[in-house]
Amino acid sequence: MNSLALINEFLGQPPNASSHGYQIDHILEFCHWFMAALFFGWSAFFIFVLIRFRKRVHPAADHLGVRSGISTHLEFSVVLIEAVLLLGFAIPLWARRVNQFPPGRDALLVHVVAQQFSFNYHLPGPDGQFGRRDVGFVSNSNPLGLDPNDPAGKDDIVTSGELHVPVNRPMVAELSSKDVIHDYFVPAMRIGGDAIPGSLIPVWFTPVKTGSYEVICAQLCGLGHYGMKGTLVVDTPQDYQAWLKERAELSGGGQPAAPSPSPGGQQPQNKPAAPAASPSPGG
Ligand SMILES: [Cu+2]
Repeated sequence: MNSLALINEFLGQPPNASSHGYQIDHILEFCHWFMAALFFGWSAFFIFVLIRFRKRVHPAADHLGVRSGISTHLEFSVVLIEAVLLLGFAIPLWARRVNQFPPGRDALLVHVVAQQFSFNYHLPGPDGQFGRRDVGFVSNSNPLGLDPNDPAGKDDIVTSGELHVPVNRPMVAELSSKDVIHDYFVPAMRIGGDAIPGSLIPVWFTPVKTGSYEVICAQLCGLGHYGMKGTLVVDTPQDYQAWLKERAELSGGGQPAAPSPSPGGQQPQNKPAAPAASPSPGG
């Protein structure tokens, strides 16, 4: 797959690290070559016309214009190639991405909750069940509003900024947002999806290479947007288990440190909970 990736690499695309990414790379690569051919083709045609129909040779305008059928054939070919790209490659690939989600028991499900200006992750913990969340419970120590009275949430893991996932296991990230529209974009995994308040938008991928990959917000979401970055670490299964254990210990079994339930919802939902990431007025 690397032998083809000339323009993609030239444009600075990071190497693919997901199982489906090479398909996207092929389409991108083909589109770039096709656009390059169109650009050079039309440029050459333009220069040819400038010289061929210059005023010195053709002092009087010809109102009949082109008589050869070459341009018709060329234009038909361009439309045909575009139709093949769209109907033969782009739409089937997109259909697979949105219709063929990995079965629930095989996949790792993580809730990704975006906020100005960081990504929070909610993992179900050893019981495999996500605890209930409510806006009323949101506080600085409980950024996702985990319900302290829900037993399913006792062992949940909440973390921010860095997420670890095991290699070669499908991962489903369910995207949502606490404030404005963000976009969870992991270029190396060739996935991205908008995180929209009030919506749950799933995206999925299977990481095939261990390593550390950049996560960025791909929607202009406010003054601190430039700093809305994170890290996705793809671990071996052993390392992943070690990380899970470490996170579980750090978050005290997932229980919010100081639960002060205020179900009336007095906590403003869009308050930036991470002061370190807030932009200074000058910047
Ligand atoms: Cu954002």
